[in-house]
Amino acid sequence: MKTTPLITRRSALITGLASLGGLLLPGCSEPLPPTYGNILRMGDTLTYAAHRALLPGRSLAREYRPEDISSFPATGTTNPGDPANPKSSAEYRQLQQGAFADWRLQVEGLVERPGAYSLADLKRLPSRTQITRLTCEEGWTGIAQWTGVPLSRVLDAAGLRPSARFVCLYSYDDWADSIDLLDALHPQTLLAYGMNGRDLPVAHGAPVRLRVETQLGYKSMKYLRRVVVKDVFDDGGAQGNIQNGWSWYAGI
Ligand SMILES: Nc1nc2c(c(=O)[nH]1)N[C@H]1C(S)=C(S)[C@@H](COP(=O)(O)O)O[C@H]1N2
Ligand SMILES: [Mo]
Repeated sequence: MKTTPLITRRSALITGLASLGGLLLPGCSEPLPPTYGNILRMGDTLTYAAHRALLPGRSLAREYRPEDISSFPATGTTNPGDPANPKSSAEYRQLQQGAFADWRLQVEGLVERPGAYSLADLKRLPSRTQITRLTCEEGWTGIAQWTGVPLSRVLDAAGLRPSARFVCLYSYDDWADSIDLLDALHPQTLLAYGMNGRDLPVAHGAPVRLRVETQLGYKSMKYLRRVVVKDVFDDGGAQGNIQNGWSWYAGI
């Protein structure tokens, strides 16, 4: 008896979402998130559809003044080289001991020129510095200055193939995540190697972390090791957001 209205409301909502997607289709090339169709991921669908419809793809996140820079806690993994950390990485520890001189970012998948970029290689590419706010899903925010190379510059250097649709990211503490090309090519999406005018500290993701200013903090992956361009959606499986109870799309 009790379940009938619920199911009805649910199907009405699904029908509503489907027609929302349909309505948006003509004006917007990617109105639905790749998680669309999964009843548990309806939040993704609503925010993704709304953002893609209402915000121009390139609208910038707010940037702040130097005097707005705030204290900034480090959360989640704060040192993948620490053997006490359950996700510790001996490889990371070794790179850290060598001041990251041997660190390389693998860039592969649907690119013309797959390769491995050292920190010096990334620093030779044009850089961008921005003062932005990180918003953590746990309810705190912090403002910092980030310096790095726009991810778009690295993807340009590697040469995106026409079928490219998603950029998958992998870290030394075993995170796997992905963003779509709209966010990957966004001018404020950085491979950041500097924070507040200094080298990026280990606690904040050294030597290089992602900054995705258009989404919540957990999408800004620290301790990057590999970038893989794909033509299919890959949620990262057991290492990804969804299986760890978070949305794939966390637009703000
Ligand atoms: N590799 C990795 N990236 C990560 C995390 C993590 O634990 N490991 N935590 C995420 C979360 S939940 C947030 S809010 C930000 C925090 O960045 P910070 O530690 O520099 O404050 O990093 C994100 N990126
Ligand atoms: Mo977070």
